[in-house]
Amino acid sequence: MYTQSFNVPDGSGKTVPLAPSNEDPALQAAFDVRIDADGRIEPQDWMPDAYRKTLVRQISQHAHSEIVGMLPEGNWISRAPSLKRKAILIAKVQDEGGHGLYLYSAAETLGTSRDQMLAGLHSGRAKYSSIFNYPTLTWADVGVIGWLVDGAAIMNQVPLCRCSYGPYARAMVRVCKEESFHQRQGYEALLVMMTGTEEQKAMVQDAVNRWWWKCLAMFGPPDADSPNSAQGMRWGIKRVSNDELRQKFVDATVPQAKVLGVTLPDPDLKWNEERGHHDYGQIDWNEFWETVNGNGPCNKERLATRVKAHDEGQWVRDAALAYAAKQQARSIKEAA
Ligand code: BYC
Repeated sequence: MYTQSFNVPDGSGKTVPLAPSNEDPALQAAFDVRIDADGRIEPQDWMPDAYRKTLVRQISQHAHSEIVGMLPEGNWISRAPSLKRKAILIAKVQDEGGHGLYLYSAAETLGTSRDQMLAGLHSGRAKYSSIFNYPTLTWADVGVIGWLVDGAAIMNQVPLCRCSYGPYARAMVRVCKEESFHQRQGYEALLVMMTGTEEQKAMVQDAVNRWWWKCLAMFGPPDADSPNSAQGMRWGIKRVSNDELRQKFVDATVPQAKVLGVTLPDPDLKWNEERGHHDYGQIDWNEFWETVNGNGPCNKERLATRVKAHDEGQWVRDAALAYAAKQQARSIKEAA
């Protein structure tokens, strides 16, 4: 099986055995007490099947997002405007790959193999973030992805550091630290462009116009239309709702846009004294669902690129498994 410990195939089947799945009332009660006390659930602990399934769904989707998220920015590595920007971008894209790996490892602790998760992604059955199905047309898009996409991701992910499932929560601590660097490098790249020519400034504004609404949609459907939120929050997987996070993101981003010198493309965006928050306009949820369901501008291209990369990496996995088998055979021989 191809797992986080990169085991040699042992003929034991595709999945790690599940914890007992019968909804034993005593086990269920102990689980509930731990959740209510804001405690952590660890891989060896009993958990209800539905909790396990929800975590596998969310963590694997998150992992897929990190991996597919490498593609729109990866397209600019060979076109970065300077050696410094190229080095930063390579490091960032590499970090996203690392995030995907921590997250696949966290999901594997729930009894689903990486092969199973990748099969879901490559067949188009599994979801990944809508945001990565839009094109990166100019260098300013790379800065805006750092500032807004990573900014939205941090807003969503910081509360996940307190997720009730231990391996996910722990993975998120490092992910969030790295995402903060990503956000700042994007913002800094844009600040530099905004001191440049009129053409460069216009490029930044155009990128902001194209990404703003997509970033607001990233947080997921409104709370009233979010089928998984209530249960996810009851289990302490999600800590803050989709709408609350979206609002926090808008409130945090407005002053940053001012410093940068760009306008956010929403005529309804204004401070509401009474609420103590910014009001904002209507998100196009039809467009969001079209994209989530495979019909966004780049869905097909992203998936095809991912499948091709996976297929072309087969020899690396074969070589690593052959090496591990050799090592294992040697250590058995030496121990005999
Ligand atoms: N895109 O009931 P809901 C990054 C789906 S990458 C696609 O609210 P839930 C980065 C949702 O899955 C960061 N699908 O669901 C990388 C559900 O469908 P299923 C990505 C979406 O789970 C590279 C249905 O809509 N971050 O940082 O309670 C470069 C109903 O939604 C989206 C994460 O993945 C979407 N935007 O809440 C730069 C964070 N939104 O599964 C940056 C972890 C919703 O029932 N995930 N859907 O078929 C989460 O926090 C939650 O899963 C969500 C959705 C907030 C996304």
